[in-house]
Amino acid sequence: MTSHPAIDDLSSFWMPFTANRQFKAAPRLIDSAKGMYYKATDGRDILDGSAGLWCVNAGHCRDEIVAAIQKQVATLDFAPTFQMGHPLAFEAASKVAALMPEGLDRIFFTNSGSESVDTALKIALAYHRARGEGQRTRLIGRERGYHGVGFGGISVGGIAPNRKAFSGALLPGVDHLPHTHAPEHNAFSKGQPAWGAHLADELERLVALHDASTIAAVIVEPVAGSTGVLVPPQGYLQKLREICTKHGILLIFDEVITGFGRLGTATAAEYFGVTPDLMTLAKAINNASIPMGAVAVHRKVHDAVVNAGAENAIELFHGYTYSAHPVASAATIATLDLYARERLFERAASKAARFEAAAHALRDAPFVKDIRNLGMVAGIELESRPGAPGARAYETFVKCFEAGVLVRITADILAFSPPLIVEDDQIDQIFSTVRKVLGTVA
Ligand code: PXG
Ligand code: PLP
Repeated sequence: MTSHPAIDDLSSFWMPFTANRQFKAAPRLIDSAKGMYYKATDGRDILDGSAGLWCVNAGHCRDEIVAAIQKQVATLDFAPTFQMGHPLAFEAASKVAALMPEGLDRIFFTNSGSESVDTALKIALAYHRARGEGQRTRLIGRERGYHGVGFGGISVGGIAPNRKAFSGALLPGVDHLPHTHAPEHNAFSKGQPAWGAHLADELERLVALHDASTIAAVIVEPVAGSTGVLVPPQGYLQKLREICTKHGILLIFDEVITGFGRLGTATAAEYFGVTPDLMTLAKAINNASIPMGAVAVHRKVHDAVVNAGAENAIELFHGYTYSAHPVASAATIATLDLYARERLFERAASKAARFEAAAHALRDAPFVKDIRNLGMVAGIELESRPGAPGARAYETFVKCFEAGVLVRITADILAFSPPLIVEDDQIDQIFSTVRKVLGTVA
């Protein structure tokens, strides 16, 4: 099947978020990558239309990042950051902080988006407790939110299968805002839909129901990625910010996907001009070259926690063995330098119009029932095959892969988020391949 003797047996690896039996009956394997392309084990080049899993924003195997990792692993492979330090941890934090909105310059490192989410939720609880409002424990998420796979993340998340599978183990005291997806008003919106800002007022309803004094935080993705590219209505995030501020509720933006250039700015917060109190980051923080995540915390939140107790007491009882791992830190520094040197976020902004036009050109393609986009993200929603939800998008994904283009799917939605180094002809190749494939799927 492949030239790799070691992978002739696929049975041991229990694959994440995968139909294991289906995959192993007809595997798709990749064994190298460079720039915009993966190489499949059968030797074919696959154009990466999804930046891996929305994370390889500078393209694959960038020399500067690879060199930084190689050097670091040979110099200082691991050092604790509990009651110890190594210089790269502090340098990486400063570099991340420099890209954050005003005030969010205290950085807690994790190893993934899921860990960032759980960390942010815990910091929110710690903040209120430190200020003498320990009764503020309720967390508010949103329907169709994806916040990773930790117990905190699936509790505030709004993905039904996740919540169903683990229903008995979800955190108590969580409520949800309605999602903002309303195809009857918003189908084929280019950029932010005009309709729907009023959905943020639902937060006032939850405050009236639970009382603000019990609510710690609201967590939302500024643009929902995993659940099918849901772009916030104009004015919606501003309203959420106003209501949170009015009631002393912390606002957390989950920017695991939107962070580091996806919308043409460092963060979605910057793009929308709305500043949260905490922000979760991962993925493109180091171009996904090695696991890394972070929470950017507003100084006032950090200070409330860190200045609360005795100077010799650990203020936040939280951290990971690999928080600010030296190799991940080195990769982060190299990546953020690379983004700046290549002005990659500006590049993304300059390509967004072309990307939008190419996506929306599929409006008349078979089965297309909605197209939505913002920055370098687009989603194309297909009519579901009767009785087989998700099957049509899956077939499209497989056929695109066979035709040399990687796209991402969720239910019957195709998601596009190429590396930000994408060229115009590659944008065209992505969408023309999808158009061709849609002409052949059942
Ligand atoms: N928050 C958000 C907004 C995410 O998109 C996570 C948290 C969790 O991050 P980790 O690093 O723990 O996976 C994510 C992750 C997809 C897809 O194709 C999306 C994610 C992960 C894998 C696949 O939509 N998002
Ligand atoms: N489980 C055990 C038994 C541990 O000792 C530790 C960390 O020391 C963990 C889990 C947590 O691992 P990590 O810090 O990598 O998240």
